[in-house]
Order: sequence, then structure tokens, then C-alpha cells
Amino acid sequence: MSKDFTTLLQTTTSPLVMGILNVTPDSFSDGGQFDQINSAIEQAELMIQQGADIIDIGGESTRPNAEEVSLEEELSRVIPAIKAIKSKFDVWVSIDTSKAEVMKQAVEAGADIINDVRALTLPGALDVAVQAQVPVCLMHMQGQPKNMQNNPQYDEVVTDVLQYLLERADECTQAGIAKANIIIDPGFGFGKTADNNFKILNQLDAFTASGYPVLAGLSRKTMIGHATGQDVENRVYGSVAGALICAQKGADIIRVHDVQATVDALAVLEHTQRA
Ligand code: 7PJ
Repeated sequence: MSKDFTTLLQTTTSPLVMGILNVTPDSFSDGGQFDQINSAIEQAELMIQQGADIIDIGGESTRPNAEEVSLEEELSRVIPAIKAIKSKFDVWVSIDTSKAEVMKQAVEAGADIINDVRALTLPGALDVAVQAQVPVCLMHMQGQPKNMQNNPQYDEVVTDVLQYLLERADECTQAGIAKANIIIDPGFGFGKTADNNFKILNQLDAFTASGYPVLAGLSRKTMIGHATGQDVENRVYGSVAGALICAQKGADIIRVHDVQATVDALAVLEHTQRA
């Protein structure tokens, strides 16, 4: 990689764009489409051409009600994809997983970032992340994918979520992860009502004010459908609007399916802010 991650974050005024590459047969929005290695490579290449800075590779679906996948299954999905993409392209790769063994093998295979929707809470994950010395994204989730949307409860959602993330970040730094390697993410849609999600979006600057880089992912999610009335394949415009709001509130990384649409919108914002 030409630049280290902190440098990369500091040198761009516009947020980095993280393109989603699901290698799950059951992902809710592009299910099964990219489960083969060649289509994974093609999809990565397209996203890179469109301006993605990071490719986020995930082999476990974490959509609401998703079944868990076995370690062997997850490894067999993601490791070949990471190796192929890192050998073909000069791009940052993140591994979207909660399993310690997947993190370990993914980093050995060339992954640059660990992206964990469970914020390194599963057994062994924190240790692996300490050893790996790569940036880690700590995401907030209430409950587990199987049941998280049943009845989310918060005293005050922004405060609760931010406090959780800051506590996790403290635990990570105490365990030996460099502060500069920690990214926080409020986890849109993970155990949150539409109202919870839009409160977080409206107050995303509370997260960016923490001093940690902030990753935000709302691409094609239910909250976008809630606002627009569109089903999942027609949420691009709504998702781009959400990405722009995140950018204006200081998000550092935006995780999206629709890279070109997001990159174009962010370019317009950047030109406006520079004028
Ligand atoms: C997120 C994620 C997110 C981070 C997923 C989906 C569900 N990782 N992995 N943040 N969402 N860091 O894309 O709809 O919001 S999977």
C-alpha cells in the first residue's frame, strides 16, 4: 500500500468510500450474485474503477434474521476473495467478520482493516486484533442479527451508542490496540428503530466529535426504505442522500453498495465546500 491508513484519512477532505463486496449466497440485496471468485474480482474491479478506496469483504450475512455461518464456510468464502483482490489490485481491503479465526487468516491473506459489527466482543477477537496491528472498526449493535430488530430499547440512543463505542475503544486501547487504529461506527440498522437510526444520523457529529474516525453504513438499509417507501433495489437515491448527510456531519468512511453514485455525490459536496 502506498500510504498508511492514518495518512490516507488525514489527506482526504472527502470521506473515503468503502465498497461492499458480499461473498455470501444469502445477502439481502445482491444475494448469491457474487459468490464465485471471478465475479468477486469483477465486482471489486468495477468498484475500484468507480472510486472505491476500500473493498469490504464479508462472508457472514448480518441482515436481520440471518442464520449464522460456520467458520469453515466463512473462511472458504472470504479468504480466496481477499487473496485474489490483494494480488490483482492496489486497494485497501477490510474483512467484515466477528470471528477471531477469520480475522487472523484474513489479515494473513492480506486484509488491511478488521471491520467487526460485534466490536471485537467474540472470544479471541480482541487478541487477534491486538496482534494484527491493523485498523479496526468497532460497530455498535444491540442484540444479535437473529433478534436485534424485535424490540430495540435505549434510554437516549445517541448517548447510549456513543458511550458503548467509547467504552469498547478504551478496552481496545488498554489491550494494546493503538488509538490511531480505532474507527467507530454507530451501526445503522443493528438493533435500532427507524427513529433511533434517524436520530443517530441527525447527530452523527456527536460521534465525529469523539476524535475517532467514524464509519457510517446506511446503504440500501431499511431506514432508507422507511423514509422513501422504496424496496431494497430502489434505494440508491435515498442511500446517496444519506451518505451526503454523513459526509456533512464529518464521517470519515462511508460504506456503500453503489460506489459511482456515492463518489459523484461526494465530489459535488467537496467542490461546494472548497468554493
Ligand atoms: C455494516 C457493516 C455497517 C459496518 C454491515 C448491510 C448489513 N459494517 N456490515 N457498518 N453493515 N462497519 O450492509 O446492510 O453499518 S452488513
